[in-house]
Amino acid sequence: MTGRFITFEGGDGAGKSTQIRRLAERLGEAGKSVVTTREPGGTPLAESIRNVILSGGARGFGAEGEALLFGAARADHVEKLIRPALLAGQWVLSDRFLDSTHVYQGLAGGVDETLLAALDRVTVGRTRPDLTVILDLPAELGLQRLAARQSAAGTAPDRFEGDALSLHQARRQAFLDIAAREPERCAVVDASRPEDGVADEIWRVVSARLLHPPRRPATRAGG
Ligand code: Z5A
Repeated sequence: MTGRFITFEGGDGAGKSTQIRRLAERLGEAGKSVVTTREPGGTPLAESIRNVILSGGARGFGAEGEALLFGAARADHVEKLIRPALLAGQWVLSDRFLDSTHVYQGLAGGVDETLLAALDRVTVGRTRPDLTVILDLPAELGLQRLAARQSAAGTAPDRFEGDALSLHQARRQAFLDIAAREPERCAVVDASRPEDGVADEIWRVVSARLLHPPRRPATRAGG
């Protein structure tokens, strides 16, 4: 028996962590065993790479070097946490995964797609998401939410949050482009609405696509 793998993607401050918590609660109430995790991170080794990247300590490597570091963290995450959980029949909800590398380091960062696709094969192999929820909202709104959270917590923007608004806008479009190319895997959810409405729509998508998918017509042998 294998579990289900759902990734959450989108710009900074889109509400991914909030909505992962909400979905995990609902899936738990539905009797599913759920693991929540994040990228970069999820294992001790990957969390140590996270600290180096998000502090800006790896900026000197350039976007290509950072992509390799995200890949190293992801390989450990997949091998030690995601794949074993799926094999044990659990539902894994990850805050970011492959698409973030394609958007942040690839489409908006200039790293060659051929290199990123090769990296994907090495780091995750066939462990791909069953569903990717793309939380979409204007970049300005995501940044406002983060600024409010940071001023309440007294923290500073990380390596990527401080980038120019135009770059945040390009990333938003890049996520939408991925969703348009892969509609079977991706669902775009309007994340500019209040939290409850976003949670309800995500639940509808998960129910329709994974919990109660439409039955495929049976094929008759020799027909
Ligand atoms: N990165 C990369 O470059 N390449 C890669 O391959 C990977 C990642 C995997 C990870 O940072 C960074 O690494 C990320 C991309 C890059 N860029 N940055 N920065 P992170 O994990 O620290 O941050 P994040 O993934 O961008 O998440 P976030 O900034 O913490 O935001 P979020 O999880 O999407 O949102 P949230 O924490 O749930 O909500 C933000 C605030 O808004 C919070 O105060 C909420 O209470 C509030 N909120 C949430 N929903 C709502 C609604 N609906 N209305 C109003 N307010 C809301």
